[in-house]
Amino acid sequence: MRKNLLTFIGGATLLLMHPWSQAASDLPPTAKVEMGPVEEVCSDFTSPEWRKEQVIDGVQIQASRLCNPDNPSDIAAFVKGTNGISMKTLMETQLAADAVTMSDDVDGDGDPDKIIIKLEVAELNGHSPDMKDPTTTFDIAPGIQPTFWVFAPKTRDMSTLSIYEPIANPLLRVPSPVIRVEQDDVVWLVLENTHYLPHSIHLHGIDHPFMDMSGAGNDGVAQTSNMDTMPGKSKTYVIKPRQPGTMYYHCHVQPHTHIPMGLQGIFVVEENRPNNWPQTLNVGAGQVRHPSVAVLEKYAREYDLHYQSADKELHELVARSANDPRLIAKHMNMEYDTTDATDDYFMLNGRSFPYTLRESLIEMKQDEKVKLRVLNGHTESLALHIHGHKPTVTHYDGVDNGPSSYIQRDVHAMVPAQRLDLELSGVDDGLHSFGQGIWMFHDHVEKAFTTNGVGEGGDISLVVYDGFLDEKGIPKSHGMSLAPYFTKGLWKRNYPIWQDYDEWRSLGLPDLKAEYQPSKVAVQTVQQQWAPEKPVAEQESSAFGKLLFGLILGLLSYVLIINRQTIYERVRKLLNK
Ligand SMILES: [Cu+2]
Repeated sequence: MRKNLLTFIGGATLLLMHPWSQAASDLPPTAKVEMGPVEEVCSDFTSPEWRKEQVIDGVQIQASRLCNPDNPSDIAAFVKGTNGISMKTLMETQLAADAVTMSDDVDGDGDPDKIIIKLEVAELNGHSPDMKDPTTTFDIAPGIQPTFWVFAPKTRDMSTLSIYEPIANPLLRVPSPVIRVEQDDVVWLVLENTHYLPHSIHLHGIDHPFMDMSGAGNDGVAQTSNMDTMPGKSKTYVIKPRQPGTMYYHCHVQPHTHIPMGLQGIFVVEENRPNNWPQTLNVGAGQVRHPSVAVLEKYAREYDLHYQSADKELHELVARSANDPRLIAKHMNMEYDTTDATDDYFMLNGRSFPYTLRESLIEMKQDEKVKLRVLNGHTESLALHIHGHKPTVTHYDGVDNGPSSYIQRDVHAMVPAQRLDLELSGVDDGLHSFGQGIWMFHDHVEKAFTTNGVGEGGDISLVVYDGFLDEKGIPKSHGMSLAPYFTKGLWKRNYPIWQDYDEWRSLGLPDLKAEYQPSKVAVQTVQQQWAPEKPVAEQESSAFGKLLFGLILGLLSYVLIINRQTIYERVRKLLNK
């Protein structure tokens, strides 16, 4: 009995020795993952003069305190028309002389009523077989360059900043520009197809006749209205919208790929007022720096918020097609399956966090009211949430259904293609606003605040109250450093976001390659005494090895049992000899 007890205790001690020794030994040290080059939150992208309130060629332009405000000369051209500004102002833009032309005050109320807008189609982050890197680049976040197609104002000169910089000139960008006209204007929207594939414009929600006066189709749908506009050709859509509201326009050629590729934009019809000069295009699609008369009757400022998403696989097809339109068409129309697609990138006005901090913030002041025109250009639903506020929806898809339809809430659901007009109020009563500060706003579909699954990214932006912005338009944040977000490494999943939260780097990555001396030597000595001589790898055979061994053992036993009579006979004969 005593012998059995000793065996039992000895056996149990041996069994537990391995976990004991592991638990008592030190963990490996934390690796120091280098962040890599960090971009400035705001370097000197633009002249500080661009941020100021100013008047150019008689056009009143509101201040925009952000890091990267729109060029005020562009705004003057969009308000007065490229035919209504000085040559000096036109030369400060990259617009073609006929990009936006205005004439004919038909109703005699002091503003032009015939507007001709020329749009081209541009490719951003496109590829050439002769070059390794994309050309005419537009980064949605550090180092992230999906290929886009956009409608763009008709421009002159180069598509890039210079021959040395492949960065797109500021008029060529995502999203396609917001178009803004006045109710009852006669608008000619001219699509000059400068792209290598057929396209069209469908005027979604905008009052437009099915055919124009010449009998040509006007709905942008090849199957029912008018033939697609082929490369090098142009097509004029003629409208005279009778109802105001926030609408939508997009290409209707292979819309399941062309809309997500970026051929979509907000289209606003402003209420008719005397001496009303809407800002015909809003490139950058953030603050409207020259709001219409009707908007200024109720609001201090106005913002266009265009939400968009992108499936990485779709937006990489151009890069895989050797710049051959036949291969691009083959990959998109015959191979890519949008029903299996998943969105990877989420953008507000063409950028993902942290680049949204440079140009897509909403500036607020206490007690002011701001108008937001929101488009869900995603392929799926959107749940817009603004921290610290409960905005009121006043228009659904551009229609004012009367005060009984106005709903105040903190999450506004939007299905694809839907538009909401929101009234954001800075009245600090715990309902409209919780008070001044830096308040995040984002799509509350969780994946939308990631960039290819890495957070926090996606379409996050901020409502920033006066006093919380520095002189370069950067929010005075109080929490973590923003530096990791401005590196390429974070978005390539190379940098552990919590690594530098404390000086011990307690939430960084364990350095498994590091040589280190465990401090608890006594336990290690015990382990060495009891450890078997063979290395660990040899003593622990694999599951497959055990299975094989069991099988062989079983087979051997089986053979022995079924042949037991023969074996018995042979052994008996041997013994008898
Ligand atoms: Cu198209």
